[in-house]
Amino acid sequence: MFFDILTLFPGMFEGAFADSIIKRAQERKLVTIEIHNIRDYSGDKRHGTVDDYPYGGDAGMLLKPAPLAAAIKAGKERLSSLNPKVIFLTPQGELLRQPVVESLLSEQALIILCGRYKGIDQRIRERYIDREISIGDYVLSGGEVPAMVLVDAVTRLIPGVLNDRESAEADSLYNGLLSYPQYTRPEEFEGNRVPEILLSGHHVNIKAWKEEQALANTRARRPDLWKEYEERINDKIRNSKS
Ligand code: 9WO
Repeated sequence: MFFDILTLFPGMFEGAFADSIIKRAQERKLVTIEIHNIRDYSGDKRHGTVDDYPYGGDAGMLLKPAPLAAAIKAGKERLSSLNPKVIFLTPQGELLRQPVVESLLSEQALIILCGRYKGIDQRIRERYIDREISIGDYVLSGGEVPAMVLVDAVTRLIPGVLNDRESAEADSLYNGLLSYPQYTRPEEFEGNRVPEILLSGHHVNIKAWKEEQALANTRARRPDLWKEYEERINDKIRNSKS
């Protein structure tokens, strides 16, 4: 998978992909990440102006359409054989959940536009953006951190990126439930013991305990996920009866 990231702050990405799983994925050529500075497309080499005042007299500044269009067109040319999709990270987008991440996995290349200031000219959204995505309902300073989140979430799902152990560890989240409580050594820490069942060696009982804990955790803390889980289970029962 190819990711082209268009940003006014390329420096923010320096550490983000330089370690651990994403570093390894790049080394193995399973992902290629390029960071491009929108300012390089300002067409105004002197000042590199990329922002301007909004029509209608609002406070703040907007990203001008011409540099964005030029940056996106350059990305499309770099990735021309890969039918790239253009993504804009904004609180107004579709909420990023695991099924959205999975849907992006079928793309060969993504051009990810990071906004700044008060946003971007609407004509860019209408003419150039394929998909608008939000990572959650809060205001940030720009789309850079959400872009890192998106690249991380998608990269982990690319076949060959996780090793067997990491894949096994990731599996539990895929059923849409929260995790069960987890413990490592020592058996007793500050007077608190690891639940006896985990020390018992009864693998069948342990599996049942983990499932029970995951269900109880989800029901107590995330009623929204619990409701979806119940609906999936009921669908399964209904399908097995027809
Ligand atoms: C700034 C602002 C200032 C005064 C009045 C209204 C305003 N809206 C914004 C605004 O939405 N700024 C955005 C900053 C413009 C696009 C990039 N920025 C951004 C992206 N903030 N938060 C996100 C984001 C992206 C994806 N998921 C969650 C948040």
